[in-house]
Amino acid sequence: MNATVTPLTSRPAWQALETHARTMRDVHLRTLFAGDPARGQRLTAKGAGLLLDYSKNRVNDETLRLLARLADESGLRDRIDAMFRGDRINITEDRAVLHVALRAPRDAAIVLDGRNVVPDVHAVLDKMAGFAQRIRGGDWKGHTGQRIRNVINIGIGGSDLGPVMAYEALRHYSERGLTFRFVSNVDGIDLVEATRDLDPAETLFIVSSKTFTTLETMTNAQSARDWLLAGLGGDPRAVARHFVAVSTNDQKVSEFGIDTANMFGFWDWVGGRYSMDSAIGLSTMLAIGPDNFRALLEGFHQMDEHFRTAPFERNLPVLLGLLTVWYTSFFDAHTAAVLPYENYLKRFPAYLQQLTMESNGKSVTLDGGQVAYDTSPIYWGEPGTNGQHSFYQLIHQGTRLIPCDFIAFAHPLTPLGRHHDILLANAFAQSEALAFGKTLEQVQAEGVPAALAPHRVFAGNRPSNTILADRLTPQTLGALVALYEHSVFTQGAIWNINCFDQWGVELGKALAQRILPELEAPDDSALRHDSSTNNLIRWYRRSQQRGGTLP
Ligand code: G6Q
Repeated sequence: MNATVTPLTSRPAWQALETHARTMRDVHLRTLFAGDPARGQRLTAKGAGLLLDYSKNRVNDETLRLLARLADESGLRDRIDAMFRGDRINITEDRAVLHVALRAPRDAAIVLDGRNVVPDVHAVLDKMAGFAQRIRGGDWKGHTGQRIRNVINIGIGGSDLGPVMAYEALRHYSERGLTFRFVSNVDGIDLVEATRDLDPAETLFIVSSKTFTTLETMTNAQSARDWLLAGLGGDPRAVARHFVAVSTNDQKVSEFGIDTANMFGFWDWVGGRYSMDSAIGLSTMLAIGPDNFRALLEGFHQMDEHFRTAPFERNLPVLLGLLTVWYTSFFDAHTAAVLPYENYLKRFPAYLQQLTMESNGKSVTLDGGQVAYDTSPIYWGEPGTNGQHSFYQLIHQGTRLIPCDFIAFAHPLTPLGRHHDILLANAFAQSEALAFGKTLEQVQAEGVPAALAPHRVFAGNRPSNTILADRLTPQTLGALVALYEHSVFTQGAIWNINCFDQWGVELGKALAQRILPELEAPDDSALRHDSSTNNLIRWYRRSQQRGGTLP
């Protein structure tokens, strides 16, 4: 793949979009809908069991044509092919990016460095399935012979957010006789709260870490080991029955004391934030069982195939990605809200924050230049209807443009009276209100006093997508996650950035490693930071009655 392409802002489609955007800025969604009675049906697309209604976006056919042209001029097709082919598109780490291989069917072939990686993927899946069956069936016993009833995943970032989100999202399908908890923060309270009411004899820890060197995870794993041994009489042989590892690093796993027979592997071509469908999903498989996990993978795969083969104008991730570029680059939108009308998806926005912002929060192009345009918006969100009673005010009447993704399902997993009708009525009402608003004339016609009328006006013209599916199943969740993964990829291709590295997290990590011994040293004479940081360190040392100069 040739990383050197025409700079984005010099591409003809970009320049045409700049001109076009100036005319679109004054066009109201009311006008667009009035001018095309079929718009609501026409601007929809389907793929992998999802329906995307993108009609409430500030676009017309010309916009969509130009955005598709921009995708062509940006080499999106080649980039998609390069990823699926296993090219080393993560150029700063010289790695292939093959999360799509994690969900490839058993008979597929994806060859990397002369080796078909698909059988390796399925060997790990089979091993996970065997282990899951033993835990779920009570055949795997703890050190004292008791069955496992509690599973604690220890991991952070990509080794935590996906597992947490998937567990919450698929709780309906989970084995309720097992308790699942997730420990990520090095703040000791995370582990303390997760373990305080559990019996170590019935508790399994999954230490999930691609590198098996991450400070937070290793600190938590060590303290978990201490907790376990303290509760089980101190016999170190207990570790083998109560700890398993998910990692790419056999050596570090065995150094920690975990038998590599109880290790589930993955590969350097799986990025952390793209790993919830690898062995990092072991906790998910323990919760929902191997068949449901395979259905999750199937949903991912269906969206992969849709992304790889559907024409751009009907391609859900491409449309979603291009619309994000449209608002970010031509409407100066700084954020994007994700609003699931499905309580099980309450951790989905948090999951997406890492996926989107760690991937596309970049300011250097693939060829090392500075970008001359904004890249990833800030993603945020909460489930509806809760958000409606909180921040939606700003989306409706604030000064900022916030494109929204509404996510909803036809059927609830556990029907309860009229709840689902009320939930969906709210979802549809919000996107309608955002798009069409309420004019001053309408407000006045309602008899609102003149002084109040301006406060009651809704300008409208606030864009949104609505993503619909039949119900939240493992398959749907896989398709939904892959939809956003590939939307992120589409955005990155247009912006000509590397979605797959994360150097931005390195500096803080390195400085923390330097400060830690300074917090714990006998005196503070060696501090060489700026005066603020020195002062903060001294403040802390003083609070701990450690020696040194008082601030
Ligand atoms: C994700 C990032 C990052 C990573 C964590 C945990 O894409 O690389 O969030 O997942 O830092 O890393 P380990 O799995 O190596 O502990």
